[in-house]
Amino acid sequence: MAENLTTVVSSPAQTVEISRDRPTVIIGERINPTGRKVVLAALKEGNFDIVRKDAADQVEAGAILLDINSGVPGADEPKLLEQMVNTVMEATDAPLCIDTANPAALAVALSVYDGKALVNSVNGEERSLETVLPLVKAHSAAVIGLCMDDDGIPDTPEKRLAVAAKIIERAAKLGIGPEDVVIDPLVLTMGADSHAGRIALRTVELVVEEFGVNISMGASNVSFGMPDRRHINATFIAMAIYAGLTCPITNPLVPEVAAAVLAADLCMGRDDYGMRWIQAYRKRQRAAEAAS
Ligand code: THG
Repeated sequence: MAENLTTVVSSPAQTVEISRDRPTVIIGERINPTGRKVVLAALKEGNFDIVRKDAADQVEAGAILLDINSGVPGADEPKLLEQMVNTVMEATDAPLCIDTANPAALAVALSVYDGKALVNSVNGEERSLETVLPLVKAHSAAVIGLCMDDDGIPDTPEKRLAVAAKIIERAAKLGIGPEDVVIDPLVLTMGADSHAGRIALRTVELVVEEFGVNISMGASNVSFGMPDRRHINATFIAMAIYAGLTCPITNPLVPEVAAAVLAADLCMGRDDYGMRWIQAYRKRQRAAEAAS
């Protein structure tokens, strides 16, 4: 069993430590135009009001980091991502998770970001390793490594572990330590394959046992195409935290998910005297009173 590692990320105002000895770090998923037509339209017009609101709302609901995804088809992605990063830095103190597959956009975003970012992401493809890892090193950032390579997403946990090992090894060669590599087992939807959740969970267990690294995942992916997604997302995220997940990319504005994360932390012995659970309960009570 490998030792649990700590990943540090920061903004000018906040330093966040991610580890299995601490409460789960929610990375807010909502600053992402994929599947959100209103956001897509606003970003195309250069209107960042929704981005500001999504940033503030997610932090209020318990997000510690914010994922920033600029995947607008046909957009000038470097320019758009730069604007989004600047907007969110102004709107909140949360450190950022920069979510792009475009190396030029990543380079620009890292150069304007003030702090230690979490780069989302590198994967086991040669082209990705060669372009993304040097940027991560140059900016002293941390990086999420996706368990996929030139052959796609492996269908077994063992093969995904092998991709994680390759990414960790290649990062080490550039002087990026395993504490700065966060592994994502990749979660596909159970709407297409009912074993997708189980494969991701087993991958988390294997990677944690072998490397002790921190674990992220797009935890809401698991329920795409299913009805009543919030219940699936809440249950899956609690199970994944037990398996070793430390920094899920998810939506804290879904009450079931936010509560599941807090309850899982309590069950894992990461909430001394249940203070965080009790505080969240009181906050819900105050909100209910204010609304009645
Ligand atoms: N791994 C890593 N990064 C990722 C993913 C991953 N980034 C993108 C994605 N996957 C995680 N982010 C999301 C964001 C939104 C949703 C799911 C995952 C989602 N959105 C609703 C939908 O499309 O139906 C829309 C929400 C709304 O309208 O409010 O489900 O796997 N490293």
